Amino acid sequence: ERSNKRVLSIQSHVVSGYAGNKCSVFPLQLHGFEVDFINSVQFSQHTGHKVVRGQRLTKDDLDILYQGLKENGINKYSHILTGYCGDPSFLNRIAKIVSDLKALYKEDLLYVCDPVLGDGGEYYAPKELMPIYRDTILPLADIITPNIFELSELSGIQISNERECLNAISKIHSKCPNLSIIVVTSGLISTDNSQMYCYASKNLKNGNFEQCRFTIPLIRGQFVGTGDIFASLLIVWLDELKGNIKPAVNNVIASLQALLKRTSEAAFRFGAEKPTAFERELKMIESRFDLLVPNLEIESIDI
Ligand code: PLP
Ligand code: PXL
Repeated sequence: ERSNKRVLSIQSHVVSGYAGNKCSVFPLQLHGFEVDFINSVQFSQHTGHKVVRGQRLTKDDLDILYQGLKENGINKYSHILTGYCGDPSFLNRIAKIVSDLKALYKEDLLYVCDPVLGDGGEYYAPKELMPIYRDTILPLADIITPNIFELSELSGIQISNERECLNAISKIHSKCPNLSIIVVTSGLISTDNSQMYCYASKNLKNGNFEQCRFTIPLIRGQFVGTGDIFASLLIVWLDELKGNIKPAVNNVIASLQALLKRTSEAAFRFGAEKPTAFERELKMIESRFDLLVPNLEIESIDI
């Protein structure tokens, strides 16, 4: 466990509801982390709603904020966290800041990257981001949390089963020797559509890898922001449990399951077949105790 628990989180801000920093900052704070957050955009709500209004931070705005932190000597972080990014030149600027911090603080600093590209076979971020993540960002990262679509794009391997998923993970480990943990957060579904699989892989840096599979019950509904909570709770539990991936990922999934169950029950409460985007917003605050104390054993197996 690190004595300096201070995260620099560069993600979206939404005024209403939950996505990006609105999902990541609160769980980290609940667990005693200081969070310095830079809002890459400020939107009225996430993009799953009817209209979206707001502002974007430019890459030069990002640089100015970072320079201010650096000039005051207050850029010492235990972790950097990045998620959805809509612009290739902004992502390149993030890479430059991460490189600068890595050069200063070496292994005292962990870079946790959710390489957001899309889901279910489709891009919702610009395609030009993919080679930047693959060639520039992943080699800088310590921990990544792709879904199966992102893993497939980044590895160049088609994935429709566990063997192909593990091959793709191996390929990324061998291309990025400094990347220690890959967590595939979602994407492979059981044949009866009732369960989802999550994979965690740790490079033990002695030629061996620790890998496990988690089996997660699916929860009814489409929710935005679960990946952002996943990444922030992964920081919490990997720190608390000294990099022990199995109990750490168990705790992350346990909290998320409780939050999604509460959210889903509320969304479908009146028997609505299709709850609105607002009705599907995560019940973040009501789930504060679940985010703090995970209380569920997730089925998992070493592979
Ligand atoms: N949905 C459920 C039910 C989960 O348990 C998890 C993670 O464990 C996710 C979604 C995360 O998915 P994503 O990273 O695609 O948001
Ligand atoms: O949760 C990812 C995310 C981040 N930022 C914005 C979003 C979303 C998902 O929809 O709309 C603005």
